[in-house]
Amino acid sequence: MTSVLLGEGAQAAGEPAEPLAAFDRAIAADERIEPRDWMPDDYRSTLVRQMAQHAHSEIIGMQPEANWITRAPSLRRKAILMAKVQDEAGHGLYLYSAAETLGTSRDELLDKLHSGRQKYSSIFNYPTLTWADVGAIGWLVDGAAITNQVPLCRCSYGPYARAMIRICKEESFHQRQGFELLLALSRGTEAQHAMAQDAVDRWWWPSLMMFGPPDDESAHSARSMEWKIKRHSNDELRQRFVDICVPQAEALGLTLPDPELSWNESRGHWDFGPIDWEEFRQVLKGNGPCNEERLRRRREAHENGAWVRDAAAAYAAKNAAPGRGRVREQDLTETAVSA
Ligand code: FAQ
Repeated sequence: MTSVLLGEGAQAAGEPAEPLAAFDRAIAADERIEPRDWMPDDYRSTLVRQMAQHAHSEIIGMQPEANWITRAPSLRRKAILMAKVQDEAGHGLYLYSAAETLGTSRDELLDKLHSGRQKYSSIFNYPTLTWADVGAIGWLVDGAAITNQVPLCRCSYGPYARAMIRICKEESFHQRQGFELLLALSRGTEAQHAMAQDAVDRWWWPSLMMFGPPDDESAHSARSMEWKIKRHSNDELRQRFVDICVPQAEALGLTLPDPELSWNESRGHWDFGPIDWEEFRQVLKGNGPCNEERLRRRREAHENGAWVRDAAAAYAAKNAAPGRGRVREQDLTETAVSA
């Protein structure tokens, strides 16, 4: 959106009519808003809130799966799982970087996560009790994430939309590995099949909660949809996910733990049973099975990584210092001599 490339002063003056009108026109025309474009304060803070929550979910989401890296049943499964967990760290980095374009530093966001002032997805407060949980996370959690995130590739804010394109490509690979893992277990021994079924029984309902509260209780949906940050409501995406999963569960030879699942011919969708929203509220309040452990381990990881941040900062300062060119020249001479 080049038409509203105004100086920094524009926003400080409130929401002047002309830039606001230009912003509204850009949204209506489905143009992207870019970091230096003028934007309403609420648009900026809504994006920071959602992107921060998303970034935090990616890095906290590493924990339940990392729990199984040392116990993966084969070298192949271990290599796949390590790559997946690394991908999640990468997604966190893309998203923190995208949030930085809105003027919020990664340090500030991490501080808010560590002090409980910002949320991460409810789903990561559940434990991974068996190896089959790694498959259930890939199939259901990554599956729900993709359903939610593919429309975010068309989000009105450019850096978020572009980050989501790459993230979705990787997430769809994650979803397939989860499906393939569960399929192997489902077709394995009786005990392996039972383990896969148990994992699906435990992860199904929390996965439906990932899409957020029902539309009539969703505080931010209407505004976010007007601004084309979100393209669909929480309930629409939840329904889309259920419709995708039912035939996939059948292909897996596993049952979804909902006796009320039934095809509704007139709606053209699967009906499903009531979600336990009280459980969702409790998890959001910090009373889920693993909330405490997840935050404690995140804070520990941050403290243990302090020396890496210090070293990186020292290295950057050294390279930025005058005389950097001379150091390089000297390095080259030494290399040439030793060669
Ligand atoms: N958990 O008004 P709404 C992944 C909060 S990434 C916790 O409907 P909104 C990859 C919400 O923040 C998974 N909190 O909110 C992976 C708000 O609270 P606030 C994360 C939730 O923003 C896979 C309040 O409730 N994905 O899985 C949840 O319009 C495997 C009111 O809700 C994203 O974040 C929840 N489930 O819609 C990684 C995608 N739902 O801020 C590792 C981007 C709602 O007022 C392994 N985010 N809340 O204090 C979104 O699309 C949206 O933020 C929603 C919520 C759909 C999550």
